[in-house]
Amino acid sequence: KSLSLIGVPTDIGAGHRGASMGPEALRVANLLARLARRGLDVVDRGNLQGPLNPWQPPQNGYRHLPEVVTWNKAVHEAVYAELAEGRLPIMLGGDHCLAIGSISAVARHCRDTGKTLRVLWLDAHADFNTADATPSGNIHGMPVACLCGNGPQELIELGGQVPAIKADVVRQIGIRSVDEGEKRLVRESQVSIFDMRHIDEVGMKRTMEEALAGVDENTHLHISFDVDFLDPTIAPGVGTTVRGGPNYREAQLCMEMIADTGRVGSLDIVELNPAFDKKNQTARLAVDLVESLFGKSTLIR
Ligand code: DIR
Ligand code: MN
Ligand code: MN
Ligand code: MN
Repeated sequence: KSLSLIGVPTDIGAGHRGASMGPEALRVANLLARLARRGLDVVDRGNLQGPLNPWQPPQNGYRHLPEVVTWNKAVHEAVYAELAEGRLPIMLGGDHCLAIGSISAVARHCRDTGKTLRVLWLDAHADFNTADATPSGNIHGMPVACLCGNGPQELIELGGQVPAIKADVVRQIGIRSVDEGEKRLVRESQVSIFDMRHIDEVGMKRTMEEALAGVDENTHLHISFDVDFLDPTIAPGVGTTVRGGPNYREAQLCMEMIADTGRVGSLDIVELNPAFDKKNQTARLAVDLVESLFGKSTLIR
């Protein structure tokens, strides 16, 4: 399998500056060599270009909407082109707003090829906010809603079809922070949520069996890995930590069980913020987990 790393150095969707340094932190943590060591063909495409962060307050419920649109158009085109060449794109984020561009492109590729899309959303947050529900106006809290057709026109129509995806293709894992107005939106949607209480009660193994149920040889699995999914004691390098996330072993098992399906087709690594990190430990942890996602195991490979 041929992998393409695509840097998306943006923090325009976030409430803290610094996720724009995420792509370089992942490179410094040796992501490319670690994947190449697994026998994978990996190419680093460098960084996409886009507008700088103007650091303005929200307007009509959205912060930096025009800039978010510009970045996501670039992400969409880059991801769609990689998939059309039969390659597996890996987004080096960057804040989570970039998933609007990447997942709309994956969905378009699945329509072209007759594949069935499944999105695994690993996150502390549901990212299902709208202009009315958002407490912050930050668009990194809105990508799932936008993809499901609930958001500003320029973002929901980015992939040429509205909605870009049906909510029932999404499985959210690790959720433990949903805003007041966002709760009703999530409940009324078809998004399946495996929150931390669920993981506590049934364990990560059964949670992943449930989240992966129905995946078959025709499935394209997209993993949207928000690093704040992880417990902040092991992953401090993110802007919005929420305590009580998966520990190291739970996170490894999650990645290993996804790898076992053999159906991973695309990946976002987002919200890594080196300004909050210590000695790049969160980037190094993310790289460890991505190795497992691509099949590293203790005894076999
Ligand atoms: C919060 C934060 N729910 C918001 N969201 C984050 O502003 O909408 N998502 N951090 O990853
Ligand atoms: Mn394909
Ligand atoms: Mn998050
Ligand atoms: Mn997120």
